[in-house]
Amino acid sequence: EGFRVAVVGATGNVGREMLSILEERAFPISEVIALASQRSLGHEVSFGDRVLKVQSLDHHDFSKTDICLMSAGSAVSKEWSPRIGAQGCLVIDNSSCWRYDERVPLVVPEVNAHVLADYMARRDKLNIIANPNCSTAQLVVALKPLHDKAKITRVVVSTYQSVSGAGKDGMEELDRQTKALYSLQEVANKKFTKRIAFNVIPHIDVFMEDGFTKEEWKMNVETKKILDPKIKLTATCVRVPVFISHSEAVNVEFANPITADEARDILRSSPGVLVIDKQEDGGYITPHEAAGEDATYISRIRTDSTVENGLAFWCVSDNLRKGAALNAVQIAEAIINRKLLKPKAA
Ligand code: 11C
Repeated sequence: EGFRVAVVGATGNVGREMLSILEERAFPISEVIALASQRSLGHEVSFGDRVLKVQSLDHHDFSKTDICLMSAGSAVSKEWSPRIGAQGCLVIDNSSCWRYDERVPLVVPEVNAHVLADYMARRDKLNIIANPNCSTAQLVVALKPLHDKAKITRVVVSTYQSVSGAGKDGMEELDRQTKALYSLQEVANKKFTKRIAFNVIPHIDVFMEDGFTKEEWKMNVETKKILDPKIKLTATCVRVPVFISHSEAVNVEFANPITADEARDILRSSPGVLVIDKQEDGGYITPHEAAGEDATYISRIRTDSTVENGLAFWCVSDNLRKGAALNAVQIAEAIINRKLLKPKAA
């Protein structure tokens, strides 16, 4: 028994990662279809040992497809996700388009998989499940077990986000600028507002009226929706010259006492988390080491004694995997494991 799965945006950073994760995890598939806009037609993408020809989103019959993993940006999702959902195909959308819609669940399985059963029972309304922003996904995986233990009241987070979060163009810009600087050529900025090679840029997504950026706003709103609306969160999001994996320096205030040792023990036994915290030279994880991995890595756990019940830690994860493709596939797996979806062809 297998599911017909379509991947929309199959040639992008996240789409390609979705295909490799479906294959790696032996997802129960009867057929996988790579879809994209007209621009990518005829392109080929890998699925394990096989090569898939990219087909047109416009011509695909979603009434015979069970699950659509969508990673083609907000504009495409806005138009297509409801149309695909209306054909009885469950959409798991990686864009920010539906995340804040009250009708749509926003899911990180380690944190709130419990909302799936209720939604799947009444999904005829919209048939869309949203995947969070990459910087939120890894953060809530780390916060959830600590919240369960000592009740988080406030979070201050600073991010160090890789260029792959800005798509293939972001990666290409870091590569091109780095080479240009070494060969004394002129360095042009196209994707980012300032030079990214050998630099950091305190600006991700558009500016909001209050001076925060939309990326910072997303971390706040999404953490509330996934974990707990009572948590106060303030973020500063920064782009750094790293290709893959986002890092975060996190300060957390709790209602109840919790020691660094307790936090370390709790996180060690939490799903999706790996603690690497030797508190010596090199005894922590860097983005380079987390790239290509599934876990959310936690290091540098220590007491923040500037507040009554405070902890500080360092959190790193592959933004294309847990931050996007892996989480989307895990949502589909959580649904299938709970027997909330049956293949149409069965
Ligand atoms: C970045 N976090 O690193 C962004 C990319 O809302 O899904 C993902 C944006 C989103 O630029």
